[in-house]
Amino acid sequence: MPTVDAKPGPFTFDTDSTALVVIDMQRDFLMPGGFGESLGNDVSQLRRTIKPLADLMAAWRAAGLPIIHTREGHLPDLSDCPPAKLNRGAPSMRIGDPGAFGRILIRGEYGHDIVDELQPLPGEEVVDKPGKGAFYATDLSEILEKSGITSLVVTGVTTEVCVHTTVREANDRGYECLVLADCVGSYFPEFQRVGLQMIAAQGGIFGWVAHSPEVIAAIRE
Ligand code: C5J
Repeated sequence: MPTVDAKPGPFTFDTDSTALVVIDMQRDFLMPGGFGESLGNDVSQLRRTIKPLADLMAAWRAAGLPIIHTREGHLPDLSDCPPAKLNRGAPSMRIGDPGAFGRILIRGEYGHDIVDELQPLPGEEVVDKPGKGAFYATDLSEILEKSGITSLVVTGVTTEVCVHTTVREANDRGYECLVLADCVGSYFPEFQRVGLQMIAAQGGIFGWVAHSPEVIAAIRE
């Protein structure tokens, strides 16, 4: 079984029961001129994950292992967006408002979809989620159970929001999670640093942290 050097200690996984989860690598969050940048965020902090993630996905696919993509977003009528979420943020920059790439975080809009470099292949699962966590109000649990998946290699954006929420949800459900530092990103360098520390603290309070080249080497062996 592959083992990678990780914090707080080596992470061993069975390729028959491990999935790569790619969280919310959507144009609205990552594209220059898009929703994320219009809020004053530095999208380069997220975009640096695209290349290592593309390399990891290529190696993961070459090894015949499953990839699950997620997208954060809502139905066009916003019936799945609670007022507590909808009413937050700058007026005119809220979910459902017109943005540079269509209505912000609305399913079916160009900006809601995944960046060109990381597009899912036919047959790969794409989980549309209305919340920050990938388990809330989705069929992710059923997808994992039916495939016998017990370990997750977690990547995507943003580290302290949707990645963290998903890893915490997964940990509570009994999944072992390896988070890849170079394949997760935050608009805020401080949140990136502390967010990763929090995962591996206290003996791996809710997961392990490693880097993608080690995973790529491990699955090629
Ligand atoms: C945020 C996410 N940050 N995918 N979404 O609102 O982390």
